[in-house]
Amino acid sequence: MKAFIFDLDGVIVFTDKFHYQAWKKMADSMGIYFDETINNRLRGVSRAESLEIILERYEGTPLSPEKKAALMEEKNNTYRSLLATMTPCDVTNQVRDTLKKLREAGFKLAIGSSSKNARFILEKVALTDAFDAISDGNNITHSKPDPEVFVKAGQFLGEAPEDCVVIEDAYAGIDAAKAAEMTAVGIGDASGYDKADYKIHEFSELLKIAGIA
Ligand code: B16
Ligand code: MG
Repeated sequence: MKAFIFDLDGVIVFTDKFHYQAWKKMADSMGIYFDETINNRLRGVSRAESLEIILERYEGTPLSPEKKAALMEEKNNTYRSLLATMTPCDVTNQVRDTLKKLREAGFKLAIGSSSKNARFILEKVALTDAFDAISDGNNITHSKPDPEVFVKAGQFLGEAPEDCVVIEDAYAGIDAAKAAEMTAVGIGDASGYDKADYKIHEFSELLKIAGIA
């Protein structure tokens, strides 16, 4: 183990509620039914795929690619205005301390997120400098469960897949980590997924996995 690659939403920060509010506003404006159960299916999924899931309930005339792009932009504008309210208090001391201890012990740290807003979020919570590399929705062409985002993170760090450990809250993210031939740690939702090599309930349990606690 030489490096830890962290998913962002659902592992380091919790922006589900903002995604929900932003998609809900868009869905309401289109008269599409949308609730928190459907929102759970969007975890770890790209923006375009999220829209397709919401449109499963759409019964109007087919939407052009331009209209879909406009709907995604509308959602993203609402989402970013909600993200703008985030502060460093939105990251727990446990997360900050654990990241610091892992780094002090010599591990490299990266972000592996599907989000195109990852850097904006990290800036808002003052965590940009806590990571050696950021692989996000802007440097990939295939989203989780495709391994691309984690393979790129490993490359940015200069570490081989077998030396990388991925921490994920989404089933699709655990599948992506295993497809990248990395060690997968499930937290939150994914702590119930049998494909995860380790299942944790507290972020600080990573110190045990790293052998420094
Ligand atoms: P954006 P993660 C994912 O982030 C979210 O879990 C998912 O709900 C979202 O649709 C996706 O990012 C794309 O986000 O619209 O900001 O580009 O969990 O991979 O860090
Ligand atoms: Mg996630």
